[in-house]
Amino acid sequence: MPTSPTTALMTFYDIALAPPAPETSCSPNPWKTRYALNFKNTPYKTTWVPLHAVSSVRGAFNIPASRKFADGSPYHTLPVLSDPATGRIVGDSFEIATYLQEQYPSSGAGDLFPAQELDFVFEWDLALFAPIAEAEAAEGPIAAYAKFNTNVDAAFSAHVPLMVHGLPFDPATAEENKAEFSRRAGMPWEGLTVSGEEREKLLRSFEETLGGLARLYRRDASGPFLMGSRASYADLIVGGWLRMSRGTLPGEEWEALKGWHNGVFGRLHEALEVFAQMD
Ligand SMILES: N[C@@H](CCC(=O)N[C@@H](CS)C(=O)NCC(=O)O)C(=O)O
Repeated sequence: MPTSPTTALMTFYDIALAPPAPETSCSPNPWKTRYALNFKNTPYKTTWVPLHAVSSVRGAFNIPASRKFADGSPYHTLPVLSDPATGRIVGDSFEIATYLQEQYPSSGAGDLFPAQELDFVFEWDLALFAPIAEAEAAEGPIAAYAKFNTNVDAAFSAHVPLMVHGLPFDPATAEENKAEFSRRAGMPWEGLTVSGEEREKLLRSFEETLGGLARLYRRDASGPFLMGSRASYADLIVGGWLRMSRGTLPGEEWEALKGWHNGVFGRLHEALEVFAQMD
């Protein structure tokens, strides 16, 4: 019997890096979505899209790009979530989280967006090859999460030179991937990272920046989440970037990060393991 559209599973599109894809998955925005899907305990299957194929796979959905390159051209990204039950195809991690909240208000661990203050602001003046997408202006408690998402994205993105050379590319396409990253940034692959004293300085800046986030985590010192034992989408946003940090930083730097600010990020990362399962 053919599967009826209402019982077909949702499909979550994530980026495949070095095989086996599940083990090396470390793209922050898809991770926010995986955490949110598992938080909601909504059944889904994952489709792994090789990095070089993101544009063509997403382009076929005929949904607007969720980012733009600095020259204004569309930048096609993942995650995408396709829900056959409603026919919706959602192509931005924040919009996916709000979609899941609307569709499944009380499923799984409950409300992704409980009201809370999320006053973390990161000011920066770095030119990126593709500016960070700002979530659509939302109302109510979700507005604070949208602003938080933008600021957390900015805080980690400013320190991506520490991570970019650690991306676990598929060896079969690594040269192509590096060439594409260089083309976008307008500089050779070697110039995208930092080493020596410059790296030490950027690491100190990273630690200091995360200090601003750690301050929020101290509000409820019982942890491991911002609201103590109750996780919210804000934790999943930070957690997505911790996944990227874990997957790309040299081992000793990841170990150091986990210990910064009294171990708050190490504890958060470990606690999010309950929402990290893959199909
Ligand atoms: N605003 C988007 C941003 C998505 C995004 O930047 N995705 C990155 C991975 S974290 C991507 O697809 N990169 C593909 C590429 O660089 O070619 C969202 O939150 O979903």
